[in-house]
Amino acid sequence: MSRVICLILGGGRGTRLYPLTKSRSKPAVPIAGKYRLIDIPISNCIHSGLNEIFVLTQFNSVSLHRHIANTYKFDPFGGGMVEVLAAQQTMQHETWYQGTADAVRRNIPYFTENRYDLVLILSGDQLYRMDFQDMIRTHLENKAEVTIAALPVAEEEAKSCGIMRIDTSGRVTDFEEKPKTAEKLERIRTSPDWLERLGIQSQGRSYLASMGIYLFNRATLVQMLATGDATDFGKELFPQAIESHRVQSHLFDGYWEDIGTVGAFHKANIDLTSDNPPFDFTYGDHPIFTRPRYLPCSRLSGVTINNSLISDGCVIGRGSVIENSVIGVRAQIAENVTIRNTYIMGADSYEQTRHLEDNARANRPGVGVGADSIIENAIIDKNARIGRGVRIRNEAGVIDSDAAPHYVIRDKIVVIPKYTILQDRLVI
Ligand code: ADQ
Ligand code: ADP
Repeated sequence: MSRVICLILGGGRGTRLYPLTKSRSKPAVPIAGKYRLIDIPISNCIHSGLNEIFVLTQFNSVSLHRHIANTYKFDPFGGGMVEVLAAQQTMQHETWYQGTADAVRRNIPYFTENRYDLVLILSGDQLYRMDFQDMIRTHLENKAEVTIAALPVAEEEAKSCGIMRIDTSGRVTDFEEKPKTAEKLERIRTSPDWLERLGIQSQGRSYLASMGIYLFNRATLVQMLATGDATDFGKELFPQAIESHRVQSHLFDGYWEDIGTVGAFHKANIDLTSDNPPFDFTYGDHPIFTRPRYLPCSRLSGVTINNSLISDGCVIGRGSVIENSVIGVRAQIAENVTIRNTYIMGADSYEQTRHLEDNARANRPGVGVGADSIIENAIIDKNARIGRGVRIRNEAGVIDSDAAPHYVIRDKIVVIPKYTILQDRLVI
């Protein structure tokens, strides 16, 4: 059986998810109330029988280290490890990673050993469930040197992905990173008939997108990175490699979302609250793993809740209405609060009596959401203190703004950073 080492690209600066990435690296961003982004690819690896995993990151890796160390423990007989490789200055390199391929190149010393046959490279900011053994099978059966997971997408989505064309054997014959012009899009299009011949209902999707999931023969990867100067897989390495190497596609047609922007992140979370969520965290015997916390059940009474996820350890006050929202661990929500289309991430700890006394003395709201507040279309990061009668509704319909000190707006979503204090009756 092939030995596989998994590398999860944990993100550069995470600017598209700022301010959620202000104090943590992208893989450590909380998702779905009680998980972190990194739990998705790691759980997929573990369920695929792959348990040797490195997470590559270069910013704020402390909370990521803590989460991984507290969560992924393997028994010493079966083996396995999840390790964070944070960018470091070395004798050879004094700069940050210049791109995804460069990030992998800098870490070659960690997977150069002959005991690994294959290297699986994954993105750290996607929501999907995949058995990577299927992809390994495609790779081996086709004697490929590189295999790229491919998903049919429509034109709008195609512009933000690497797009490929394949031949009848599934071999990649063309690769264009983020084609924007009509000319490039037309050239890289795959006809719906062609997709249907491959067994996929095209449903208006006529592009084959790279999912950012790559499988390499280890020796090929090391040779490509050591001898070439590509800094990015999509922009340089693949367009070059299809000429000189056997690059195969592995077709996938399930749920897959890139959640690298605030808008996509908000939508992916809120979509989980629908009656038939497109992604299920407790799916059969393939659950998404996360850190076990010993939190009590949530306590609520006289609360109206529709299509929402309520995590452990929350208290929600009488008269509150929660709709299409995700409420994270330890969230404290007072009486008569209305929350719609919002992700409240919750809190890292509970305030004790002495903290509440300090709050009263400092005239500071407690951690959580104060009475009579209304929050719509927002993301409230952990440990925020929202006063009484606060209104967060982006009534002016602002699309993007960094103008205010207490919040930013991205894709019309108001994001309240971790630890922010919003005084009573503030209106956003
Ligand atoms: P993008 O997601 O736009 O497109 P990129 O920003 O390079 O590409 O990110 C890929 C992954 O690598 C992300 O998880 C990101 O966080 C991480 N990453 C980026 N820079 C990094 C760095 N310096 N160090 C560590 N990790 C880093 C890519 C492909 C497209 C493909 C889409 C699918 O380039 O071809 O279609 O992914 O989402
Ligand atoms: P959660 O997963 O519940 O969100 P974190 O792992 O982020 O929790 O930890 C919550 C907070 O508790 C952290 O922000 C940190 O302040 C504190 N904390 C947790 N574990 C440790 C630790 N080992 N050392 C120091 N502080 C810790």
